[in-house]
Order: sequence, then C-alpha cells, then structure tokens
Amino acid sequence: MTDLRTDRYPTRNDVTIGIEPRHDPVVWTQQPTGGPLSPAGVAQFETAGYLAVKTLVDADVVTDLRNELDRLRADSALAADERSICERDSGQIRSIFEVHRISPAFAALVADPRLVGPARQLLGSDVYVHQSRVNFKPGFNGREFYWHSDFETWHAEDGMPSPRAVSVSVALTENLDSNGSLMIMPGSHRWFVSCPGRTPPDHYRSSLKQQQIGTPDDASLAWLADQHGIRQITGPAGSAVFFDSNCMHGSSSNITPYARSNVFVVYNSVNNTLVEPFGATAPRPTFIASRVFDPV
Ligand code: 6CS
Ligand code: FE
Repeated sequence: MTDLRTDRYPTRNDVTIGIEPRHDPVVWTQQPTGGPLSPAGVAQFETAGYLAVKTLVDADVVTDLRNELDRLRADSALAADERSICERDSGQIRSIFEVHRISPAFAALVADPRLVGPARQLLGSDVYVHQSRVNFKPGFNGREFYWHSDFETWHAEDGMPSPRAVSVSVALTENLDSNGSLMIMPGSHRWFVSCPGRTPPDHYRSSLKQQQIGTPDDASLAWLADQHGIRQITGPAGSAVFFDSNCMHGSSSNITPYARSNVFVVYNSVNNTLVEPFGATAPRPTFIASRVFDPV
C-alpha cells in the first residue's frame, strides 16, 4: 500500500540523505513564563536544544531509585522479558524499557511535577509518556549509543509526526566525563538529518543493542560537529538534562569501573500522537513507543 501522506521529515528508504532545516518550533508554549522553567531556561533550551539541571531529584528519591535499579536488575523473570535489553557482548543488562509501568517508584517519577511541569511548558500542551527506560551502562562493559536523533527513529519507526517531544535524563549514578556520559551537539536540533539505509523488519531487536540504521552518514555528522561542537553533559546523581527529541546525541562506551545509570522519560505532546510509521513497514512494540495517549 503506497503511503500517500506528505512526509515532512523523509529519512531512510533511499531518500536523498542530507540536512534540512527543522520545520517546527522548538518551544511550543504561548506563555514562556507559564511554567516552572524561567524565561532564561526556556530560551537556553530553545537555542541549545537542551537544558541541564544540577539537582532535579532529591537525594532520598535517588536512593530509592537506585535500590529499585538493583531490584530490577536482579529480577530473573524481568531479565527474560522482552523489555530487558542485554549488552551485545557481555550479556549484562543494557536497558529496561517501560520502567514506569513495571515499577511504582518510576511511575511516581514520571508524574513528578519537576519533570512533567517543564515538559508541558516546553511542549505547550498536556503530555503523555511515549517511552521510559533505564540505561544501566555498567562499568567495564557498558557499550556506546552511537550518534542519532531520537526523533528520526521515532518518526521513521513509531510514526511520530513532529519533533514535539522532550526527553528527561535523570542521573542515578555520577555522570563523569570518563564513564560514557551523554554528548550533545548544541543547536543540532534545528536541523533534520535524513539517514541512509532501509529499516529492517523487527529492527528494534538489534537497534537497541547497537544502532546502525537511523544513524547519520559521516559527512553529515562532521558538518554538524563543525557547526555546533560537542558538549559532554556531566553531573552528580540527581542531576538531569531536558533535551529536544531532535538533538544529535550519543554516548561512548564505559570502560571505567563506575556505572553510568540514568533513567530516561520521554514526554510527547497529546497533539503529536503516533500514526503509522513513516519509514518502516510495521510499528514497534508498545513497550518502546506507547500507543496509549492518556495525559500524565
Ligand atoms: O529507539 C529508541 O527509541 C531508543 N534508542 C535510542 C538510541 N535513543 C532513544 C531511544 O531510547
Ligand atoms: Fe537517544
């Protein structure tokens, strides 16, 4: 069946790969002062595509979430669940998806006004949880997350129409410049980079371990890095970063003894709910991309 929709962000599937200006706003709110972020914070997010917060979550909540991490990691039934993704070589747990439906502690976190408030403010609407996950990035064996735009994947594989979604990454262990902390190209969110290749069937079974399809070509990455630079986001447990769905970001492998374990919550606007994928034959499972759009 030919897809007659106009695709405003064509990618993969033999489209001409390249870099196009973003066709949508970054900050959707009508009242920049109508929410927990200061006008300066909103402006910084708009310009850089991300906003780092030194202390978003209190130490006692971090302790609870860390204990929860240990409990989830030790749960053998969960290890066999498709929501648990193992590292390609060590077999250690790399990520657990849909933690907000698995764990009451993470369910409370996604509803915490310190996370949801800024998301509603930036997206200018009610929001629902598109995806939640813990990325463990264990010491010694935590493998990289190669450069990518989340929105490119969510558009191609989940049918997300526009980049009207924001991720919050909360550090549950210290994010150092040595243990594979998040790298972002500030300002890259204003460009949409179409990627080469075609989406294989059940792509998530490999992409969540090591993403190859949906990563930009070297020339586009080099151009973006030359234009915008690369910033490393470090901070103590409890620190966080809000970042736009279309930021070019990635993180290196962790060969230090110190795990870099973060929880990621992705809020999507209720005005941007998923349709059919724009660059894949079938939608991904709902533990990766929720198709229940009830506002938080
Ligand atoms: O495919 C996804 O939805 C996931 N993959 C990456 C590398 N980042 C976003 C998300 O966790
Ligand atoms: Fe990502």
